[in-house]
Amino acid sequence: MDRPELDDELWSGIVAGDRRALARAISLCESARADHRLRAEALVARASAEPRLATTARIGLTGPAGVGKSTLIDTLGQHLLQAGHRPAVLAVDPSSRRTGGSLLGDQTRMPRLARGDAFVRPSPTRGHLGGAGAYTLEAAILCAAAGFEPVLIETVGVGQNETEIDDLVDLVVLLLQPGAGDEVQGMKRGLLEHVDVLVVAKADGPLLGVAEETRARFAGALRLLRGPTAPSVALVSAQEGTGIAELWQVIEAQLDERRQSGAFAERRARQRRAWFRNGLVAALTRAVDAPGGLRERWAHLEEAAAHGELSVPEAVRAVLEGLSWSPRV
Ligand SMILES: Nc1nc2c(ncn2[C@@H]2O[C@H](COP(=O)(O)OP(=O)(O)O)[C@@H](O)[C@H]2O)c(=O)[nH]1
Ligand SMILES: [Mg+2]
Repeated sequence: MDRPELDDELWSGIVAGDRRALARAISLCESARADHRLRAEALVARASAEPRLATTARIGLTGPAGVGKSTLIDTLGQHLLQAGHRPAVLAVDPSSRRTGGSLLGDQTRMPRLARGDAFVRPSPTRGHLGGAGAYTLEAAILCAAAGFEPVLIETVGVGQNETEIDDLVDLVVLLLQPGAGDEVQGMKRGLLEHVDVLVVAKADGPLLGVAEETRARFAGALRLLRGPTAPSVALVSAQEGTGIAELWQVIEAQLDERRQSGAFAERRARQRRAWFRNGLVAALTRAVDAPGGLRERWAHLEEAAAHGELSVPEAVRAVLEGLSWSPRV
């Protein structure tokens, strides 16, 4: 198989931890241009072979818009920097916009982190290569190669995309509003079944009492649903900085446990399977629609179907039977 050539200069910048090189590499991943795609693939292939990748945790922070994800990441990020980490943040946030590659701190609400020694980057929410997930994984792999750890991934959502975030990260932290309840009734049960750490945010000022009640309610619900292995429910205030060190301890303890049990590596393997499958479907779709692609090659079958000489299912089957391998569909 022909491997695209590695951009040595860019790669050197990445492994040296240069944020501009990393940002340029991520832009290549996001680009729709075929030549950019090839360069991106070479970088991602090289980065995938880095031993750092296996030890760099990817942590997802998810929850409804406005719950305080970005503010928590900003505060948690400060805590991590002080503890000697160099976190990267990928924000898959439809409301955040990038301007000429630079991040507007107030728009992602991570002003302190964006100024510090971290790497902060909004990520497109959709794209041509199997959705936001593929980009985000590529970006996360490059961040790890550049020595940033952990990689924090912010995604918006309650209920719809928990499986998607599950395919991206090693650990899912779900944020809840004080008083959360109604939206949780509408949440898929799956969310509470899969979440690794639950956080009641904004536990400060007049909201503190409500936040404590919410914590107790969810802790009870989780025990019912998941028994003694139920995840803990943390109370944090990103604004006041309370509960942040404790939250990080809970996260680290869970990660350690999974590394030891092998669950960590297993989950990464499952994620690569999902990525492979999604990537294959996306690549096949491109191969069908590209100029000179499969659809053009089988235009006569498409026309036969259009004019009723063949039924559509027959035409599709005729294409598949014409391939050098015979998929059973
Ligand atoms: N009282 C309080 N407000 C907060 C806290 N964290 C965030 N907020 C506010 O909640 C709003 C949404 O925060 P943001 O981090 O952008 O939420 P996101 O949409 O989940 O990323 C902002 O107005 C924040 O100032 C907190 O710990 N306490
Ligand atoms: Mg946000």
